[in-house]
Amino acid sequence: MPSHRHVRRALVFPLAAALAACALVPAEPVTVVAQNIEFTPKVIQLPAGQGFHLTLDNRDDGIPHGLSLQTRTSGVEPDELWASQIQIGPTRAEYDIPALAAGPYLLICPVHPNMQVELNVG
Ligand SMILES: [Cu+2]
Repeated sequence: MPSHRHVRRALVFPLAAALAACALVPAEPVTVVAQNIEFTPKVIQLPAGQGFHLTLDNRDDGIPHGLSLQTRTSGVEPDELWASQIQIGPTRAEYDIPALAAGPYLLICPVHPNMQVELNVG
């Protein structure tokens, strides 16, 4: 029968390794391009618990776009967690977004609600 000491070490080591791996891999900066009243990319995957740098690259001349970050849980009313200013293109705007809990989110243009990016965190 293993001693308590052995059991504890077996549990702690994988956790320490997982934390070290997280610390070594910062969240990639994210760029959302708005062109022809469409966002690219359509889906973004991010690690949970890490802030990230978000760029909105509005390439639509004379057309306003923005980003609203919302929760996306089926059957639940979306919650707006953050919103950028509306920017008239062509222009680039950069934002620092705080760490998000794991889960599904949506980036949506308040001016054109059919412009959407699925943001999956976790
Ligand atoms: Cu828009």
